[in-house]
Amino acid sequence: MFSNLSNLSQGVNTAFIVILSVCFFFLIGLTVVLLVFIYKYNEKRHPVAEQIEGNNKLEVLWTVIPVLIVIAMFYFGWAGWKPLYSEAPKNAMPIKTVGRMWNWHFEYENGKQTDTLYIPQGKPVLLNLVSMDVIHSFYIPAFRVKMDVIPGKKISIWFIGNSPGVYDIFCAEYCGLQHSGMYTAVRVMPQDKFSKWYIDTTALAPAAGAVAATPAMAGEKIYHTIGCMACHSVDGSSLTGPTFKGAFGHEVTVTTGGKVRTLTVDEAYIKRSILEPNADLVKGFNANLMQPYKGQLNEKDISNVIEYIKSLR
Ligand SMILES: [Cu+2]
Repeated sequence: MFSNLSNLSQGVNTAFIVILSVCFFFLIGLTVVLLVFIYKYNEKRHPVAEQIEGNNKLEVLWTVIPVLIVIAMFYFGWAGWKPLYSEAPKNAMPIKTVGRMWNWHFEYENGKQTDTLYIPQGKPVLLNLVSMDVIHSFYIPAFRVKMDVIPGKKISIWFIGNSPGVYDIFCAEYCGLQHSGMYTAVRVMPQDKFSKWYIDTTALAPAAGAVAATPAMAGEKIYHTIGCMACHSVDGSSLTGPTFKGAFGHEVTVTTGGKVRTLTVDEAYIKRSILEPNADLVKGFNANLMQPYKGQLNEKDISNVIEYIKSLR
């Protein structure tokens, strides 16, 4: 339970043990005092109440000692928290970490993209945390790593995985209906194994531009991997955004720059909605809930998504 699986473990573990020990000390101490008093000052043994005068010595003691204990707890908490926000070493390996409703996605410097985080053992990694929609929280309990991921804010965290193995990654910020499904894993590999894995780009995990039999099927994969499904249903139900079912070719009422107009959902409209979600806002839905997908999807990805929407008649 208290092994040092990352460089951050020790500080957090120590703070936890110190605070837990203080809690136990007082739990047991107060319980004992309580029982002694119940016995000693029972009415049978102590029938007449006594007036007790103040005691300066005692009052100073029970002020100073708790203050020292609280300062000690603060110190250990602070010492455990500080490395979480310290500057990353120069040689830290940067990995773009994208959180969205409802999955995690990792992009390495050489273009490799995965759904599981792969890191070399004993080497610092720098995760640049990006949210595509709402606030998430990147959490590796075994490593004592936890950091909020806030849309539009530059946040990063660095750490070192000490022992090879697979450890859970969760989202620790309730971010919507399928929040509990927003988990993956970090795989810590010995350096030689990691290097082999890293340069092997034939084994790329299918990301946005997934290989699929038809463009519509490729579009469906994208629909799941980049999180469209969080807000756009394919069964006609209305979620945060309009459903994709039967959308293509139908007329919709939209607000364009404050003016209401009607248009037909065609290729150009869908493309614009992906790249500039607030440009033509469908009536009945809120603005600014969808992030622009510029730079996330290429032309081919977009046309695949369009084919997928077309197939949902
Ligand atoms: Cu989340």
